[in-house]
Amino acid sequence: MLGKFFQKSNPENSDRVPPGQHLATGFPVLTYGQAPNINIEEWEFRVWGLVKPVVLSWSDFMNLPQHEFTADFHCVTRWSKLDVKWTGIKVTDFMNLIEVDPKAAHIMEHCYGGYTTNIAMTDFVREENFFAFKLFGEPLPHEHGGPLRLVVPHLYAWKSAKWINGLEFLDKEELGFWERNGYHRRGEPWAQERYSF
Ligand SMILES: Nc1nc2c(c(=O)[nH]1)N[C@H]1C(S)=C(S)[C@@H](COP(=O)(O)O)O[C@H]1N2
Ligand SMILES: [Mo]
Repeated sequence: MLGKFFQKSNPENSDRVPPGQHLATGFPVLTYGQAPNINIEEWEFRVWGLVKPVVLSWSDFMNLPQHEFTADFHCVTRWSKLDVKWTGIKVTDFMNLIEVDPKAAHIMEHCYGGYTTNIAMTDFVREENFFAFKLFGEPLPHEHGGPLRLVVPHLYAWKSAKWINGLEFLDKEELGFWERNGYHRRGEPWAQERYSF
């Protein structure tokens, strides 16, 4: 109740900015280490683990239905950007290309450059999640994960793997790069699931 009277700035957006976050100007780039260089002709995407293993090509992705998405983006380092416009492919459509073993309950996302992040199946297979190849109508800039990145709007953005090139299906949860270094296993911004300690 009291909070209502002490609300600061941006009342029209305050219900969309999770606690402890502020709105960024522009679209910051956050990459650990160096951005990998990927040649689109050689680009490929693998699935392995508890799934029928396959290697998918760029055209396998591009032949899936394409959609426009508008999503808010929340980085655990406390900036958020509202209404980011993307073009991409729904995770639910991508799932029709592969045969996942029903025992799979977790996923490790793998990327060119070696970045990893873990996600539960239930958080991955959501209607609003997508693989993006355009940002604000332009080809996804390299520094933002081009040619292709994952976007998982309901979790902190470290789960939205840039330069993604594979998914490893697992029965048990394993930890990705930031998660092994103290970040939360799940990372839900409204619950401020920032760190694991
Ligand atoms: N491959 C890869 N993906 C990544 C990262 C990274 O360092 N490498 N950083 C993550 C983090 S912490 C954030 S906040 C977002 C940032 O995306 P942006 O650079 O497009 O803003 O990408 C996520 N995906
Ligand atoms: Mo981040």
